Order: sequence, then C-alpha cells, then structure tokens
Amino acid sequence: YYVLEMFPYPSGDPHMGHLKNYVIGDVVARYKIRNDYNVLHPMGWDSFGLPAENAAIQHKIHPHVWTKNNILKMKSMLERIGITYDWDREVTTCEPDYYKWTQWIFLQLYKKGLAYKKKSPVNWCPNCKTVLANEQVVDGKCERCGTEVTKKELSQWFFKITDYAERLLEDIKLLDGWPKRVLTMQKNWIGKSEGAEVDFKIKELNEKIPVFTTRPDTLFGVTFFALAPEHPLVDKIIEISPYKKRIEELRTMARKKKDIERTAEGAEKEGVPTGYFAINPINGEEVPIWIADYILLEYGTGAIMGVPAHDHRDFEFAKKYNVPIRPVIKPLKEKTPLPDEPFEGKGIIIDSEEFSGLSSEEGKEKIIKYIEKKKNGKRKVNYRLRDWLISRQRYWGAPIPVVYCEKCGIVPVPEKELPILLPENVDFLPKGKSPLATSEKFVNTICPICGGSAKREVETMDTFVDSSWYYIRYTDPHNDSEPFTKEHADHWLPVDQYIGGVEHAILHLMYSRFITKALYDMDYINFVEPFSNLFTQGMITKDGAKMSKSKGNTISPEDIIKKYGADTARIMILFAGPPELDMEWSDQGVEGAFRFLNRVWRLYKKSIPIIKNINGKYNGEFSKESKKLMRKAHQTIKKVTQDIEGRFHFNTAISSIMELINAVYKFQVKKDDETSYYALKETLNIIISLLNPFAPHITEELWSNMGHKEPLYFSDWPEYREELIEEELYLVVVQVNGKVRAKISIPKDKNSNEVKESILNNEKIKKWIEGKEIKKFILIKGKIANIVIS
Ligand code: ANZ
Ligand code: ZN
Repeated sequence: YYVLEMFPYPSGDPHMGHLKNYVIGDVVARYKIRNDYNVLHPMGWDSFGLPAENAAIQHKIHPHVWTKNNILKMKSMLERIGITYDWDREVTTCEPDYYKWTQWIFLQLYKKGLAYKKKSPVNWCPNCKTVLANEQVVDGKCERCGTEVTKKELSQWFFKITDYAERLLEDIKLLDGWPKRVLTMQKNWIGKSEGAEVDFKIKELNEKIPVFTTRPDTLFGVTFFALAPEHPLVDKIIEISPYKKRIEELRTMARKKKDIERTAEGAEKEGVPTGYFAINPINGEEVPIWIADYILLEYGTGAIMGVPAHDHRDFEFAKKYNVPIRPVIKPLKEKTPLPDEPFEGKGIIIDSEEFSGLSSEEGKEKIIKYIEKKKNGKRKVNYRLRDWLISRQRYWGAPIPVVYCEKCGIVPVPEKELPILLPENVDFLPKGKSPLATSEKFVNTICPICGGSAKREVETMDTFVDSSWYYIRYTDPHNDSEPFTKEHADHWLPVDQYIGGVEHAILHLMYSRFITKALYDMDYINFVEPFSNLFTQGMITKDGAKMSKSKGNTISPEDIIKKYGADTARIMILFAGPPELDMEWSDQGVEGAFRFLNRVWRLYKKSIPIIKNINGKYNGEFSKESKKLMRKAHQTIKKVTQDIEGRFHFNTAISSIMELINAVYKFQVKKDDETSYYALKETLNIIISLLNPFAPHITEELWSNMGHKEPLYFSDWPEYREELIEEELYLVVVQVNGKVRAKISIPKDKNSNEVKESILNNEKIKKWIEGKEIKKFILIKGKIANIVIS
C-alpha cells in the first residue's frame, strides 16, 4: 500500500497549515500498517525553485545552504510530530543524485520528439533587465521595482504534452478515486472542442486564412472576420494599411493584458479595421477584416469568423463597432430570435440557403461535409491545453542537458555524462540573462559529436519537472544506474492514496499524469496513471485567511508541541472537522484536544491498577452491564474502521472514541461480577488501539502500561464481532393508525424514550407521519408500537 503526501517546498518555518497534509497521510499509513499491509510512506523535498534564489539574494546566503537548513528544520519537525516516514527513502530534488535523473527524463523525451525548442514570449522587466516568472508579476508590474512588465520573445524549451491531450482526457475514466471537481478542472484545462477549420480567402492577397469554429452551423451568420493582434498576417497588412498607427497601438495594448482580461465576457473589446476583406466560402460573401484583442494567437488558428448573433464576444464587439448582426439560428422554443442578445444555444437553422430548416447538429455535420468536399476546410478537434514550457532563466533548477555546437546544432548530452552539475559559484543577481550564462566554466564545453567547442544550455528546468516523477523515485531511491527499476516501480505504483492541496488540481497532477504516460510508452513502467486515489485536504485558516508567513497569521507547530505535545497538535487538526474542508484555527480547539488527552490519561491511571491481575479473555456469558460496555466497544471499532476506510472521517471517528471513553468512566466494576473486570480490560485495550493512528505517542505509552510487550504500532487493528453488535437487536412492528408500516430493529438496551425516538426518526415511518400531529404513541410489550395520528 503506497500512501503519499505531496512533498513540500522547504521554505523555512513550517506552520500548522502545512502539517495537516502529513497528519492525514499518517493516520492512513498507520491504519494500513496495523491492517497487515506492507506500507510505503516516503517523504522528500521539492527543493529547487525561486524562493531559494530570492532568499539568497536578500540574505546573501547560497540557495543550497538556505535549502539544506530549511530541510533540516522541517524534517526535525515532522519527526517530532510522529509521522511514520521511511526516511531511508528521502529524496531531495536539488541534489545531483536526483536531478541527474530529471535530466535523464528530459533526454528520453527529447529522443521521442517530446521535448523541443521554440520561440515564445516571456515576462520581461525592462528596468531590472530580467525575465520574470508569472508569480513575480503582480498586477502587470515587476514584483521588485514596480515597473510595467512587457513581453519578450525568447527561444525556449517545451514538452509536448499536447500529444497526450486525448489520452489525458480519455483516462479520466480510470480516476474514480479522485474528487469530481478536480476531474472537472482537468477536463476544462484540456478543453476539447469539436468543430471545423474553415478557410477564408483574403480578397486583396492570394492567401487563405483558416479559422477554428465550434459552430459551423452559423457560417451564414458571419458578418466580419477578425485576427489576433499577434497574427502573422497582421505584419503583412500593417505596412500598407491606412490604420497602421492604430494597429500598432492595439498590439502594444494587447501585449500588456492577460489572456483572461482579453477574452472575458463583458471585458472591453478593442479592435481596428484593416480595410481588407475576407470571402466566406459558403456563399462567397465579402466581410471586413478586423484586428481584435479578444482573439488569442495561441488558440485555434488565431483568427475567427465573427458571428455576432450567436456568440456573446462577437456580439459585444459588433455592438461597439457597428458591425451588422445576422441571426441564422432560431431557438426551438421562442418564435423569433431575440434581437438584443446573442442566442448561443442550439436550434433550427434559418436564412442559410439549402441548410435552412436543419437542426444545429445536422447542419453542423452537413456544412462540415460540404466545405470538406469543396476543399475549403476540414473537421477539426481543438484542445485548450498548451505545450508545457519548461525552461526558466533561473539559477536554482536542474540544468537542461543539451549543448549548442556551431557545426552540429542542438546536441543532447550523452547519458553517461549526467548529471550536468549546477555550478555552485555563480552570480545569480538579476542581470538580464540566465545566471548560468555568467559562468564561463559552465558554459564552455566541447561538442559530444564533433569534439569542437560548444556552449551549454544556460536555462534550467521548471520545478514542476522535478515533481512530475518523484513518486517513482521513492520506489528505488538509491539506484545510481537507473532512475528506478521497472520491477520496483511496478511493484508499488500506482500510488494507492495521494493526499495534497487542491491548488495542485491542474498543473502538478496533469504533468505527473503526462510523464507517467510518456514513461509507459517508452516501456519504463507498466501503469498508465500515477495516482489511483486522490484526497484534497482543506486549508487551515486564521481569522478567515489562509495561514501564511506574509500575512503574519501563522501558528508554529513548535510552540504547540512544546506547550501541549505532538498528540495534541495531531488531535486538534483531525478533530476540527472533515479534513476536506477548510478549518478555522482556534485556541479553544487546542485546549479541547489537550483536555481530551488528559482525560484519557487519567482514565488509564485510575483503571490499570484495577485490572492488573486480569489475564486472557473471558469465554463465558457476560453480565448484562458488561455486555453493554462490550457492545459499545465493538460498535466503536466498527464505526472508527468505517470512518477511516476510504471516507477519511477522522473527526467523527475521534468523537465516537470519546463517547466510548465516557461510557467507561460511567462503568462500574463489581466485586461479585468477574465479567466486569474482563469487559473493562478489553474496552481499555480497544480504546487505545483505536486512538493510536491519531495520537500515537500517548497510546503507545498506555499500551505498554497495560502490560503489552509488542508495540501497538505493529499490533493488529482490532476486529469487531458482528454478533456482539447485532445479537442484541430485536424487532418492533410499527403500526400507524392500525396499519403495519414497518418492522424496525432496535438495540435491546435502549430505554422506551430512545425506542420512541428511533421509531419516529425511521425513514419508512417518517413518510406516514410527516406534518401530522401524533395523538398517541403506544409501545406494547416492547414488540409492537402503535402510532395514532390525526
Ligand atoms: C464562430 C462561432 C459562432 C463561434 C458561434 C462560437 C459561437 P471553444 O468552445 O472554447 O473551443 N475562437 C476560435 N479561435 C479563437 C481565438 N484564437 N481567440 C478567441 N476566440 C476564438 O471556442 C471556440 C470558439 O471560440 C470558436 O467558435 C470561435 O468562435 C472562438 F455562434 O466560431 B466560434
Ligand atoms: Zn559539434
């Protein structure tokens, strides 16, 4: 059984919010170990990345030193909180024995044509003269100096995740152990659209420009044609256009906006006419060509056919610039299309020559066939998913293992030369180029093919590459001749239970799924999905806000552990509510957890002397009172087991243990009832046994005080005896106004008020008495209940 928590970025002081993730995983791990599973529960560090570099610049301490110190701090905290990690398998992504294999994976993808280089825009601060990561751009401005950020074209490395778009979508069906909303987010991110590419001829040029549309059925409604400001055709048009200046302004403006600001409904849409015309292939009509900022170069073909009557963005644009609006789809219900808002639904085609009268679906099919026949376009599936940009102009990452040779071009480094070590002595203050470029020793090398002088790639890999395969490395962490053996990987993977924050619902999880599929295709592993089950835990908030250092609202586990002990911290986190929900930090919650554990402790200090001389199990008939306690104990085993198993309802599990403890406090041993001693002892054993995954330290201590030699950690999880729980049920026949409506089983030890309550709350009975006044409730000999209603 492989249980895995997303490994952390070692950012320094961990707070209680970080801990929740690991504590949840630890309950699962401990529970599985005690259920005789061979459990893999590893931990490591996602330790490359920007914060280390920033901290280094600020505090003049090397990223490696800073990172190592933080790892030590966090590790010691995880140990003190009692998480069952197998530290022999610790992996650290910034160490050469790990990133050697990250580089190896890059080479395998390169060999398969899945890693390639292409020009692409990056965020650029003209003042700091540096490339910025997306996180460093705050409201369009440089995080450091506040200068307006611009885009700059740079040749960069990509992984071809788009080759896997269809399979990433298809295989979502294998992920029924994932939260629905995460799957929906993945689906939307992949964003499959089915439609057509339709070629429009440019009247003034001898050129055809394709557009992508999901609604070929609206082709007769096209009243304009529009290009993304970055579209290559704009370069041609601009030189001879009377609107040259306005086009240039639009381009600069568009560059500054984020995609979402450009395309969102209601966002101000900017456009410039070009004076050119495009010819609609379906009817030969000429429509004006515009340049519009809501068209993105990166999606579809970067050009659209504008159908204002049926697309809200085209509609907003047409209203603003007085472009005609021509309805060609009639809603099924209304009599006439509404004139003042676009109708985006499917309906009946109108005013579209021979296609009029068809439904949208039929029309779509027929129009696609028609344009295919006329060679004016083709059926097309589009994905929103973009290739994964993996190069970073940063120091603290895994160097990309390629060299540039004047004669041989791009040459991948031979595998036997890995790792390409990250040089330690590099000036990483922002200079406008990659820090690695400043190290001559690093840059200058020889070409592996021709032996001539060559230059190394100076960019490093996105840290999401490091984390896209770490879960496999854990299965074989010390292997220095391979990233892992197939045997080990296939033995443990896929991960049975992955646990982490929902903020990783898209990128990390998508990248990991992609890398897994690529490794599968190259026959390095024999599974297609990395994580069978995923649990996303909620955050810990304080005063309504997410705990974070920058907000200054963190609670240090150190302080809690020092004052109350590790078990209190664990119980507090687990008892505060269902773990998938956000929970508000409360000091009373800590106090409550602490009081509870003290209550447990006192119970055992008081009870252990009483049962000291009781040995073995009692085989005869228990007294009525003893039986009642035993029953409660076994019901609790059942409840806690079910709550942990799959459902992760740790809070309700703990509260049923609390109830059992209350029952023991009320229970009296009687000198003349031998069975009461046995019942007490068994119940005491059950309580600490059940509480153990949640509060391992105190329970282990009490277990040993109870006289056990084997550690609780290895002892079997208790099994409940169904007959003990069920034996004591009896049937009550329930009549409503003299008619038998249900037979309900009731536990024998309930008193008549409790019996009445269960009957009235029974679903079958509720149906009959809902909203009625109960005039009489008669219980006859405990076997028949008669309800009289008005
Ligand atoms: C004509 C049309 C008529 C459209 C209509 C929609 C409704 P999804 O579903 O997200 O894939 N589009 C195509 N390329 C675009 C680009 N680069 N930038 C902005 N918009 C673009 O969206 C596909 C639709 O988005 C396409 O279908 C196109 O508008 C627009 F009644 O074509 B449609
Ligand atoms: Zn060469």
